[in-house]
Amino acid sequence: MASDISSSMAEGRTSTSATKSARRTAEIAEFADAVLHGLSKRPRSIPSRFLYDATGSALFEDITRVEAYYPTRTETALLDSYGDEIAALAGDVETLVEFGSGSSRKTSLLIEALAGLDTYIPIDVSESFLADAAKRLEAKHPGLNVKPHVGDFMRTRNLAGAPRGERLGFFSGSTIGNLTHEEAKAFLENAAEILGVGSTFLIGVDLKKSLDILLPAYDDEEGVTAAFSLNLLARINRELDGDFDTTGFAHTALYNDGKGRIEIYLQSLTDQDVRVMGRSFSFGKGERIHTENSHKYSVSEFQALAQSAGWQPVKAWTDPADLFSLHLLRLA
Ligand code: SAH
Ligand code: AVI
Repeated sequence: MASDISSSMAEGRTSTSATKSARRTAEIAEFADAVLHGLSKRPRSIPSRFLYDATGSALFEDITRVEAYYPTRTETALLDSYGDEIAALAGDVETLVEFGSGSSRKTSLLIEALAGLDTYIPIDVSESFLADAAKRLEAKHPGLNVKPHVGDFMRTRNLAGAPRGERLGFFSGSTIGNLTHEEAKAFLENAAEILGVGSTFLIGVDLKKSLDILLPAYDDEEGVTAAFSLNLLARINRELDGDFDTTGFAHTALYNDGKGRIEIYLQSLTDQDVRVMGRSFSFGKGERIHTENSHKYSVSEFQALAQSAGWQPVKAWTDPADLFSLHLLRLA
């Protein structure tokens, strides 16, 4: 079964080399704007979605296998235990739409539980990683229409060519935690438009917990998370003619209690000047670039957020150690 790739960044649903190249040009222009603006302002920051080029996506997959990084294995266990109950509550689902699908590995558990599923639409910014994941899913689930969509899930407005029918949304891994509360509300409102009245939405959300568990998950001893963060500087060097010395910056993770989130920074180890696209940026020793947030929610905090965006909580599941939650929501 052939997969086609649609995009919200460039016209056209079929991935001809012309649309691919237009998409690539648009993505590099957006990356350049975000980096030049983000390094000029104070505090310095670059949106976390730019962590995910092909190398970044592969490094995130490595993170999911790190012992200290509990979210992936815990969410997988929840899907394994409750997939049938989730499918029964979701009802007749024709189309599964996944936001920030990455490797789609966990999705197979849901696909297997959804008896009448016809179409799977994974949405992701990481184009080549998405295409590879889609091919794997097609091979694993013969008969399923897989229609990958390259684009920013904050800005995807409609899914051209997707069958109407009953839709289930899936947003796994607690990627919703990488958004601020305002962004998460805007995301949920946009997802409501895409999925439509009567649809259901399954969202994986990381829970608030002890710092003994939380901090090592974002600063593992093996240095895998550090490599994932530092790849952003390497990506700037590759794509934006930058000259960052990636050994001159350190990955730093801290918990902001007031905001209920892990914050990740790249901190300059020395006084140094860096050039990007012909522009010079000075860093003093200790100055940092904010690259990621990872918000943590209690079950009731997340349900209140979902309700503020028009979604009604159906049921929430947590693991015995209260590390992670899965929320099923419905749009009435
Ligand atoms: N859902 C997978 C992957 C999580 S990693 C899992 O649970 O393992 C986060 C994923 O979201 C990455 O694949 C990244 O490329 C994608 N992503 C991040 N920001 C995005 C955005 N704004 N629009 C679309 N995809 C995004
Ligand atoms: C994808 N996202 C939910 C991960 C997280 O846990 O916030 C990204 C990540 N960054 C560092 N480690 C994992």
